[in-house]
Amino acid sequence: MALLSFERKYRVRGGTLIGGDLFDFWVGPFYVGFFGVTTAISALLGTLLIFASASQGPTWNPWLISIDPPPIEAGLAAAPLNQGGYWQIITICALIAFSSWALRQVEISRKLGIGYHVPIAFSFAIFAYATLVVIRPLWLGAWGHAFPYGIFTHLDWVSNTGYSYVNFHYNPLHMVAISFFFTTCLALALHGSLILSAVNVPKGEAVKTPEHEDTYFRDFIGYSIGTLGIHRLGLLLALNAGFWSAACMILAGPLYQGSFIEWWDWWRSIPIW
Ligand code: BCL
Ligand code: BCL
Ligand code: BPH
Ligand code: UQ8
Repeated sequence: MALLSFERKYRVRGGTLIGGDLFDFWVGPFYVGFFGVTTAISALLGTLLIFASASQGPTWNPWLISIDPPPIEAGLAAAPLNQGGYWQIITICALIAFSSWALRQVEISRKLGIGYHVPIAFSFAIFAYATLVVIRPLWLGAWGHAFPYGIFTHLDWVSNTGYSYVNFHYNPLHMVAISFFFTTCLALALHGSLILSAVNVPKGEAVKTPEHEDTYFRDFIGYSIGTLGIHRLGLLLALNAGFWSAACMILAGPLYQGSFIEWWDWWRSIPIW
């Protein structure tokens, strides 16, 4: 593959967090680095363990395969392989794979001299995952509170966990998280369509400028957040979506048990209504 000219210019040594020049090279388009190797090893091992565990189970149907955490009665102990032990090791592999993936993003950012925005953003997704499979189970005292690794079974877990709080829609932080997800989607739809509208001009015409984009929204709703501003807003919305999702699951269980409908009783009993 011919190296693009900008890649030739920016594929330089240095910027690594660990190990100096060790693994400081590229394979085809991929930067490797120390954390590329740790990602590759942990991702491969975790995936192989999923197959190993599946081979012990009743089915090879991809929709039905499920690697379950230990039963709740087993608490926080290390479990035998077929009673949650596979799940525990796969979880460790996944956490190493995701963190290595983020650290590899950091090394690539350092090489390029750009900010750490992408790894910081990804760390919110890792945080949400860690909340579900580490923080919340630890807090509740059993690995059995984490979700199983199966396409259908993890949906069962979401549904069952939701109904155990009677109506999960009444979880106030779940409301906040959902609203951020919807707003993120609204912002991206506006951004994508606005950029394309300025760039997809008829053949022979010059592409329109960012001022056109600003002016569109000033004409239309009286305000434009600006071409840089929309990216800041998008990031802010998306990170909040991830953060409040994690927060809503810390609320559900560790901080509050029972019906989320009743959680609102304090609100209903405010004397002004
Ligand atoms: Mg889930 C659905 C993965 C946590 C609630 N979930 C999905 C599917 C996919 C998945 C199978 C589409 C996701 C998607 O497009 O995401 N979920 C998945 C993973 C995790 C996870 C990998 C994780 O934390 C490691 N899900 C959770 C937690 C709940 C949850 C427990 C709250 C977030 N998830 C739901 C609900 C639904 C899903 C509700 C669905 O309706 C949907 C579905 O159809 O389920 C059957 C956006 C990301 C991308 C588009 C990037 C590409 C991601 C690809 C598709 C992921 C493939 C995963 C693969 C099958 C897992 C094995 C990995 C290999 C061994 C390497
Ligand atoms: Mg709910 C959670 C929306 C109805 C019970 N619910 C969520 C949140 C989100 C949401 C706010 C999930 C996003 C998230 O955490 O991402 N729920 C939502 C909506 C409705 C809804 C919009 C709706 O009705 C319109 N929920 C209900 C009903 C309940 C209910 C009422 C069931 C009956 N809901 C629950 C429960 C949970 C949620 C229980 C949660 O646990 C979940 C939550 O808040 O979790 C924190 C965060 C993202 C992740 C966890 C993914 C992390 C990805 C990792 C880091 C990377 C994976 C890489 C992959 C393996 C690589 C694949 C290989 C490559 C492709 C090569
Ligand atoms: O590289 C990336 O994107 C291209 C990073 C990534 C990101 C990033 C990246 O930079 C950012 C900023 C986000 N995600 C942000 C967010 C949102 C807001 C914070 C949030 C909504 C979200 N990501 C969600 C999700 C989801 C959901 C909703 O479910 C998924 C599935 C993903 N993100 C997926 C991904 C990947 C495409 C990528 C990424 N988000 C991270 C890739 C990575 O970490 O690669 C290294 C690891 C492997 C190649 C495989 C590891 C295999 C494990 C060892 C075994 C599998 C275990 C697993 C727990 C089984 C689960 C089974 C399921 C059926 C439940
Ligand atoms: C077998 C093998 C691969 C060996 C490699 C050798 C080796 C040892 C390498 C080590 C390094 C290593 C560990 C490599 C791993 C390679 C693997 C397995 C990669 C998996 C990659 C992966 C997680 C893919 C998932 C992709 C996916 C489904 C994403 C979700 C859909 C989305 C959201 C796509 C985004 C489109 C995109 C490319 C956006 C990027 C982008 C953005 C955000 C942007 O803002 C922008 O404008 C400024 C762009 O234009 C410049 C963008 O391109």
